[in-house]
Amino acid sequence: MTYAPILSPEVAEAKAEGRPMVALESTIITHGMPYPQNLETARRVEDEVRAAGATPATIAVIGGQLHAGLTDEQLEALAQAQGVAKLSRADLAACMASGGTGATTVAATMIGAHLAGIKVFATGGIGGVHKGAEDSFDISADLRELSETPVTVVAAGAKAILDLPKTLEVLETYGVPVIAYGQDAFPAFWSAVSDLPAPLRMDSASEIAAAHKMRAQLGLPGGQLIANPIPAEAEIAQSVMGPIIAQATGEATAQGITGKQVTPFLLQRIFELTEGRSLDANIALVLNNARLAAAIARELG
Ligand code: PSU
Ligand code: MN
Repeated sequence: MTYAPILSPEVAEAKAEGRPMVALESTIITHGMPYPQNLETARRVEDEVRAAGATPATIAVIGGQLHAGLTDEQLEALAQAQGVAKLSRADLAACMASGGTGATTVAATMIGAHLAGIKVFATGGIGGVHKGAEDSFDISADLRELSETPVTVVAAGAKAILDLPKTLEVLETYGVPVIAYGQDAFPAFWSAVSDLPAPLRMDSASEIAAAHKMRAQLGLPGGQLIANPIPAEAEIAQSVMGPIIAQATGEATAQGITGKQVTPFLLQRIFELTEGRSLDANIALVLNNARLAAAIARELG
């Protein structure tokens, strides 16, 4: 029998009444932002989803159970916990079977959302193909998940810590629709535009919802990546981020950082090197993605 996640009272009620729901990830809380901004942001993102007419469902594993929707106490405990596991597709079942606790990446959050019957998920940025992947083979499991699990993921593109052209190539190979919202360029997380065109463009939540439904009708597995640019007033120019990213990436290589540690290491170093500006931008874009995800969830009905 298929596993049913534990729903928070708020999510259980929304589900029973057929109201729109938006999944949220937890690795951004435990590995993507420092305490206490991670907790504040998690609460603000949930409130943003509610204000936009949908119910937020933060996904995480607590004591071996997969949860969709956390109470405020659970959110607070996760935000303060040390050494929480970072769970992607490969780690999820092992963590749960051993009664562990862990935060879900984009890939594992998509799995949790799908099991809970949630079709839309808002995050900051997805994992992708890392720079130097031709040697390291470091390609996030998020990309393959988008080709397998039918959830529409709203992100601000992918971080410039990644190799964006290779990330788009892999997504194309996997048959994942990459849809820029309201512009032609693929956004680059802290910056609203990259110098790469997005493969697809849509200008309304209803178009995105219609495409999600059409994929299901065609029997195509997998989801869609909605690349929603950071609001102009919050962006950091690529010319500013470029050298900082190069420095952080160089340090990661020099210190022999590999595997699951790469993304958290880079995020932390970039936070330090930008004196917190990267975090302010990150918070602004997640809130923006939460609003668009709620609008898509409402259109999906
Ligand atoms: N990008 C961000 N913030 C994050 C992450 C990515 O801007 O916190 C997290 C997400 O949970 C994503 C994961 O799924 O990092 C990707 O990790 P990896 O590259 O190890 O697959
Ligand atoms: Mn990786």
